[in-house]
This record gives sequence, structure tokens and C-alpha cells, in this order.
Amino acid sequence: MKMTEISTKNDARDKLFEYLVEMTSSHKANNKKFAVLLINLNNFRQFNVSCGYKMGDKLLNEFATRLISCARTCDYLVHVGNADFIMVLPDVLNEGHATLASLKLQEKLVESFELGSQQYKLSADIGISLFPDHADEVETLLQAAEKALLDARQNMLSYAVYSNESKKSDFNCWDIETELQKTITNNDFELYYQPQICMQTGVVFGAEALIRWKHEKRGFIRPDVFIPIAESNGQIHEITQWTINTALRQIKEWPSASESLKIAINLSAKVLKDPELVDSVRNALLTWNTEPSRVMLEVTESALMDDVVVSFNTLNELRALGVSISIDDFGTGYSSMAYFKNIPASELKIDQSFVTNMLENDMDRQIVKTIIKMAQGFKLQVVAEGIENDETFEIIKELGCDIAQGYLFAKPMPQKEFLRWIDEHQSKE
Ligand code: G
Ligand code: G
Ligand code: MN
Repeated sequence: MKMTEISTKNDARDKLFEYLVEMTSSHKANNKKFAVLLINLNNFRQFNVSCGYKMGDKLLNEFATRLISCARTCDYLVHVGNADFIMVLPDVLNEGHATLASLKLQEKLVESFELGSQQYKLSADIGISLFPDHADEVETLLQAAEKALLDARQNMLSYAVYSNESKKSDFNCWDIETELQKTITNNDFELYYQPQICMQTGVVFGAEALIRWKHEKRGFIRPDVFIPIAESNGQIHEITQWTINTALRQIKEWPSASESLKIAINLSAKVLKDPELVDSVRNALLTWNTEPSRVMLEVTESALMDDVVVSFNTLNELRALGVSISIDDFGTGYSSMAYFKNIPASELKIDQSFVTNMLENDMDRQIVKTIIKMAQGFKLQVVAEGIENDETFEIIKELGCDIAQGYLFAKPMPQKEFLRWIDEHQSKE
């Protein structure tokens, strides 16, 4: 064999081409769209330098597994070389679907990767093209995804949809960021309130404040969509300030008979690492002259476990102000039992996915039961959220849960409606 023999043959790429040729003809025939996502794992070369090719291969496997875990069964993933993967999403309606899929993939990468005894943080950039909007042939469709990836890089975005310079794409991250900034500047968010009920007595316990962004053209944009963007570009700090201050201001308008009602406010993972968080909560309490005992701050279990030392410290400082801490989405974040005895919280919120499915799924019912038992053992208050029917309510009440939240009582609603709701509910108490 000659030492200089070079092969440019790539089986995976050949298969991808064949697959895409089939996709173009089937989608053309049915008048449907599909999306191509070119996913580039960042800093892979650096990883190979530090850890070697063998570990590099393992990392690629783990990375692919993570991508597959949030794909639909009809989606197609192939490793096309080095740090590049292509994911094909059949049958999408529009660019919005493809960008939501990209956000979902990127959210999946937030949790670190474990290889051997080490933990690694990974991120990826994504270029998106759509058949037939951006190209109707395989080669040009892939070129369009490459161009989108370059655009993303140049604009410091984690993903971008293809656009030829003259035509700016309609729903990309840049637009959302700009619009978000406008909304922050103009104070155009709104807080909705969802009641929480004491299960054993039926009286109102308080409400969870949930942010709402109504865009004049696009309607409601879900917090799951804009909070991760705000987290990645730092806007989350201003949004959090707004949320805390608005919630504390608005509870002053609640009826005086409701002076003891609690307000639960969500804090995102990034905010827990903000060295100014404790000061800004202290200031807001002073500004609005709020009893700290009325305030419950919710942090997700995965945010808490991301950096246990930092988050435990921050939460302990917050507790020293007199506010309470609740662990949101509990059951999904792999808490270690070892940390549990020192957990700086007084409440667990059972993740709604377990509650919603517990009538049909015995495993979920067991999980709910176990979390309630555990909370009782550790003297923590426990909330079940996502209660949608009487049957679920009765079972959970029987298990000894303290507080209920869910559509069975009320959906999240604007302050005005919430005030009416309290009135009606309290007249029945
Ligand atoms: O309210 P809704 O179901 O749309 O909430 C979706 C997600 O957004 C939930 O995980 C919720 O915790 C989160 N969320 C809602 N309001 C806020 C907020 O003010 N700040 C943060 N960080 N997250 C919020
Ligand atoms: O992640 P977090 O627990 O903060 O999310 C709270 C969100 O859950 C709220 O935005 C609310 O819209 C949603 N939610 C509350 N109760 C129910 C319910 O009974 N069913 C469903 N599907 N969603 C609910
Ligand atoms: Mn919450």
C-alpha cells in the first residue's frame, strides 16, 4: 500500500445523500416540508488535544445519544465527519418548528457529560435549512445548512436559519433577542398567577407567578422558548429583576384578608450563579415592604444540582433573608441522597409529568408516593402540580400531600382575574 493513498469516500455521507434524495421526492409528492439541521459540536478539536481520539470517539457517542434522546422516532441522525452531525426532521410545518427543535437539542446539552470520572460541558451550533423553501435539491439544501451555520457563528448565535442576504429569515434567534430587548425596555411582560390550595383544608395557600410575553404579531411566546435565549445572552438578569419586583408589587393589591398568601417566583438556573441575586432580592423586599415569609423562590432540581456548592451557598444566603426555597420539577434532576439532609429548601414540587400520568401509569404513581413519603421524612412541605381531575386530587390527598396546583382549580391568569378568583374562592371557604 502506498503511504500517500487518500480516501475521500465516506459511507455515512453516501447514505445521507441517498436518504435525502428519497426525502425530496416523497415530500415533493406530498407537498410537505422537511428540515436539515447541521449540528457542530463546539471545541471538539480542543477536546481531542486534551483527551485523545479514543475519548473523543466516546464523547461523540454520548453526544449522539443525547441528540437522539430528544428526537422523534421519524427523525434521522448521521455523523458526517469530525464534529459534524446532520439531523433530518421529516414533515415539519415551518421554520418555527425547526428552530424549536434546535432549542430543544441545545437545552439537552445543558447537563454536563460524564466520561470516566470527569464531567464535560458541551455546546453545539446549528445551521438550519428547509426543503423546499431554501433549496429543492440535496446538494444545495446541505450548502444552505452550511451557510446558516456560518451565519450563526458570525452573529454569535447558537443557531440560525438559512437566509440569502436580501431575505432575512422570519423567526430566527436574532429577531427574538431584539424583540426581547424591546419588551424588557418597555416593561411589556405580564405576570400570570396560578392558585395553590391547601389540600387537607381547601383554603388558598398562595399562587405561583408565571411570566407571559405577548408579542404584538406572534401572540404568546412560551417562556420555555424565550427563557433559554435570555439565559444564553444575559437578558435573564433584567427579566428576573422585573419578575421579582412585579410580583412583590402586585401582591400588595391582593385583598387584606389574603395578607398571609404566599407568592412563588421561578428563578432560572443561570440566575442562581448571579452574585448579585441575594442583594436584588433583599432590595426588592425593602422596596415593596414585603414580609419575607410570604416569598417562596422556586429553583429547579437540575439547577440546584448543577453546581451544588455555589447553589447551596446562594440558597442559604437567600434563606437568611427570611424567604423560603422550593425545589421545582422535583424527580427529574437526579438529586443525590447524600445532599438531601442539607438541602437548603423547605418545599418540594413534584414534577407535573408524574402527576399527569399517574392514573394510567403505576410507576408514576409510585414515584409520586415515594416523593411525598420522602418529603415527610425530611420535614419538607410538598406540592403536587399538574392536577387536572378529581380522581388524581383524591389519590394525592390520600397520600398526605400538602398543597395542590393545577388546571382542576384554575389555569394561570392575569392579576385582575386572579383577584376575582380569590374573592369567589374565599367566599366558599
Ligand atoms: O407557565 P408555563 O407553563 O408556560 O411555564 C413554562 C416554564 O417556564 C416553566 O418551567 C416555568 O417554571 C418557566 N417560567 C415561567 N415563568 C417564569 C419566570 O418568571 N422566570 C423563569 N425563570 N421561568 C419561568
Ligand atoms: O416548571 P414549572 O413547574 O414552573 O411550570 C409551571 C407550569 O405548569 C405553568 O406555567 C402552568 O401553565 C403549567 N401547569 C400548571 N398546572 C397545570 C395542569 O394542571 N396541567 C398542565 N398541562 N399544565 C399545568
Ligand atoms: Mn415553577
